[in-house]
Formats: sequence, C-alpha cells, structure tokens
Amino acid sequence: MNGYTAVAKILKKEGFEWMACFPANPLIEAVAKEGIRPITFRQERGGIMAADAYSRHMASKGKYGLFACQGGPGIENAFGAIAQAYADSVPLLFLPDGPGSYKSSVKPNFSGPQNYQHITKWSASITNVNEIPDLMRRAITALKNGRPGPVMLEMHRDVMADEIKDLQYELTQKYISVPNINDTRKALLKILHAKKPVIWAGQGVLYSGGTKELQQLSELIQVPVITTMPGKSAFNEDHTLSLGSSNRTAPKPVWTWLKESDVIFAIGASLTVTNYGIDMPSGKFLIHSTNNVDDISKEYKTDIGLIGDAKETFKILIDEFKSIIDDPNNIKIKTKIKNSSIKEDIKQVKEEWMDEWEPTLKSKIIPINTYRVIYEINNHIDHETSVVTHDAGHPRDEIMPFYTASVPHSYIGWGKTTHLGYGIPLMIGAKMADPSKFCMNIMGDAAFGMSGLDIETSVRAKVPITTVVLNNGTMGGYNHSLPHAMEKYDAANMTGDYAKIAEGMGAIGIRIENPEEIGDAIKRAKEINFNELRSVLIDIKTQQQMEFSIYS
Ligand SMILES: Cc1ncc(C[n+]2csc(CCOP(=O)(O)OP(=O)(O)O)c2C)c(N)n1
Ligand SMILES: [Mg+2]
Repeated sequence: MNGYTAVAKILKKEGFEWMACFPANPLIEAVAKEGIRPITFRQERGGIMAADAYSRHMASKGKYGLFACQGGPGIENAFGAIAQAYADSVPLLFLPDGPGSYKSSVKPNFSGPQNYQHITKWSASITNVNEIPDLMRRAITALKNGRPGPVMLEMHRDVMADEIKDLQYELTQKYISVPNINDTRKALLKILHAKKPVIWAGQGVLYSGGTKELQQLSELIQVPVITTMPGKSAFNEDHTLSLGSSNRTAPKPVWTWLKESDVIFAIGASLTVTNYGIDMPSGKFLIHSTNNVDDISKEYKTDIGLIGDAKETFKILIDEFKSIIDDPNNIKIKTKIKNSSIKEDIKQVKEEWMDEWEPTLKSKIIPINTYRVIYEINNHIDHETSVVTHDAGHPRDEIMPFYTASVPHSYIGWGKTTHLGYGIPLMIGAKMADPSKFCMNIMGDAAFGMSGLDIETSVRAKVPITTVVLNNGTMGGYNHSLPHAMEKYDAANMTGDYAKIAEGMGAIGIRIENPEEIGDAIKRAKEINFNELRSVLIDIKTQQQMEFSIYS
C-alpha cells in the first residue's frame, strides 16, 4: 500500500468516521475507500471549523475532528481556523498535502511545520513513508492527551506515493492525571471556610465529561458556579446555584459574585486574560485546577494549584467532602452549609437583572431589537435538544448573557481570537456529532460573508442546520469608531437579502421584519430541518444595539 492508504487505515483504526476536506489531497480518495466519509466544504476554514465543533462535542467520548486539504493555497488558507482552534484549545487533526519533501526548504514554498509551529500543539512532516506509524502515533497521542489543541501532520506527495510493505499500528491511549491529595484537601477546606466562594468552570469540565460531578460538588458545598464562555453549558443555567456565563458581557450575578467573592475555585480553565472575558479582580484567594501546568500562576498568582483532569478532581473533592462532613469536629461547616441563603441571594440579583432588562427583551420596535430575537429564541427552542452558538461581535455580546444553556454541549461558547463566520460550520460539525439535535447559529450580516456559502455544504451533505442572520446592514459598533469613513464612504455598512441567497443554495429562506413572527419561524425551521432535511436561513431585519449586560 502507499502512504495515503496507510494513513487512511490508521485513521479508520483510531475511530475517525468522517473527514472535513477541500480538494485536492489524495487522502480524500484513500479515506473514502476505507469507509470514512469525506465532506467537502466551500473553503478550508469552514471545514476546519466544522471539525472543531465535532471535537468540542465528542472529545470526551474519544472522537475527534479531522481535516485535509492541499498544500500551497489550501494549507495557507487554513491558517485562520487553525489559529482559532489553537487559541480555544480545540483538539483536531489537520492533514494537509505538502509541496514535496525536497521543496519545503526552497523559497517561497510554504513549509507546514515551520509556519504552523506557533499555532499547533504538535506539527511534523512525513518525509519517509516508513515513519507513518510512528508519526501518526505521536500525532494522535498529542490529540488525546494533556491540554487540547490542533495537531498537524503534513504529507509530502513525493514520499506518500512510496510503498509500505507491512503496516503495524497499535491504538493510542488517553491518560489522565489527578492532583495530589494534600493540596486537594487544603483547597477544599479553604473553600468550605470562605465567606463567599465561587466556582469558575471552564471548558475543561466539558472535555473531561465532568458536568454531573460539577453539579454534585456545587450542591454538596452550596457554592455557586460561573462558567467561562467556552465552558458555557457545563453547568445548567436554570439551576438555582448558577450565576451564568462570562464573556465581556455577563448576567449581573456573575459581576456581583466576582466582585464580592473571597475565594475563587477555577477548574478546567486556563485563566488567560482575554477581551472576551472578565478580568479576575485582585485580592482573591485563587485555587486553580487545570490539566496544564503552564497555566499555573500564568496571568494571576495561583494560591493552590491542582494539576489534573477536571472530572477526577471533582470526584476526589466529593469524596473528601463526605469524609470531612461526617467528622463531628466539622459541625460548624455542616451548619454553615445547612443555613446557607445562597440560593435566595442569587435569585434576588437575577430578578433585579431581569426586571432591568425585561423592556429591552420584550421590545416591540421595528426594525427589531436584537435582544427581542434572543428572548424569542429562548422561549421557542427546546433547550435540551438543541445546540446554539453565537458569532463574533455584538451578536456574541448580546446572546451570551441571555441564552440559557441547560444541558452539556447545548451551546458552543467560543472565541479567544473570535473569527467572524465560525457559527455556520460550527453547527454543521455539531450536527455531525449529534444528528438528533436542532442546531442553530446566530450571526451578524458581516459574519455571514465569511462562511455563508457553507449553507450549501449543509444542504448537499444533508446535515441540516438553521442560521439566524441579525441583518442590521452594518458592522455593529465599528461604524461608531469610523465617523469620517462612514460619512464619506459608508465604510462599515453592507446590504444583502440573505434569505434569497440561501434559497439559491437549496436551503429555505425566511425573512422577518416583525418580532411577533420570530417564534413561528423557529418552529418552522426545526420542522424543515428534521422533516425535509433542508437547512433554513432566517433573515431578521434588526437594528443596531449599543446596550450591553456589563456591570463593571
Ligand atoms: C475574521 C475577522 N475579521 C474581523 C473581525 C473583527 N470584527 C468583529 S465583529 C465585526 C463586525 C461584525 O458585524 P456583524 O457580523 O454584522 O455583527 P453586528 O455587530 O452588526 O451585529 C468585526 C469586523 C473578526 N472578529 N473576525
Ligand atoms: Mg451587522
């Protein structure tokens, strides 16, 4: 067999079931022969973003996204999406074609490993077919273990055509670690003795599959939970101990607890300072549980570090708590938990917040207020059987605080670098991960331009999704920062009938100008997705909002 067949056979053995791609790459033909389904996207970025969503959903079950494209323009155009996956710590396998082993060092050819070294967890080139089992073992081991991230293996055409006589390959393993018991016990006692502790849960909780354990611990110790943006859906936002998720916008209880808490227990989060999150106020006692030692004391000083898997860490904390609470010496802790008024306190701040926002959420203005769109989606979607995502820009800032994610993976919160256009391919990947889900992305009209044509991919591949375009005819906020460019040249505005464009790609397009019609459109979209296996685009004429849920 040649190198491509060898790689395809290894992928099959490792459990890959489909591959996002953009031709040409002979691996596409090789995987098809092995029964791995190739899905061709309209451009490289879309394929990677779909593989990204698949990994976010499936990594805790040992399944990962996969993408292949050609060298030259393919590998070069893939850069943005791999950079986003790296920033968001998403494990996916990237297998681009290479220009030829002898050409890599000849300028201006594009060397994969050299150019991708800063945005991949691991990268290498196949320069000899006999190295394929070793290189694939290294690549997939990196995919499964430690801090997640994209992994790249470039396949040079000249060597991939060579024959391998005897392919030997053993399945790779995933290994997880646990923090040491003394530090864990110290951390737990610190939380139990704190005045106003809070749990800060990141996407590591989702990756570890530890959402049930998070809820169990939070209930046992009566400590409320904030999730990060990538961690949104790791904790039921309808739960009485939920404070909400944190982007640069967040529900009011997030701001209140972050300000007033004395002990923060961050778990499954890198605690990287970002424009798309809230900074940790100073003067807090910080317990940091992460599987990546490099995150300890990175941007904030860690007071107790717990290195290990989030789910296993919760399990140890739960067991420790049970033994502590049964000790008669700890009766004070028992009484404190029993008498805690935490749920009432949260309820009160949530109600204040909702009272303040209710007129905006129920606004009847035309063109439609974006918050009204979110309100209607919240009320007309089955939260348990749907997956929703935002796009970059104001749609993210508006949706994040107000969309209620109640079950794990019912929302993809994303964006350390925030590439416009992620939403459509993310939902294609989410639908591939779980076809029983109604998958809906909400994006602005500028975002549509970045990936809109992948609606055709979803139609062609029969992976139906629903896209809501918040069509305000401009780039929200950017127009305010460009007064002269706007007045003289209309620099941040754009127009389009996106429902018509969707129709042209074989999807169903729905146009909405009246807020009363949004609920029915969502119900109809779901029926079309499931009964006709067709994608739907709902183009909603909105107006720009400059009001955000920020209480800094
Ligand atoms: C690839 C990329 N380029 C530029 C940006 C910067 N950016 C973020 S939001 C935005 C405008 C978004 O406008 P739109 O999608 O119409 O949403 P709106 O805010 O108008 O609702 C821009 C240019 C980005 N996030 N990604
Ligand atoms: Mg816009």
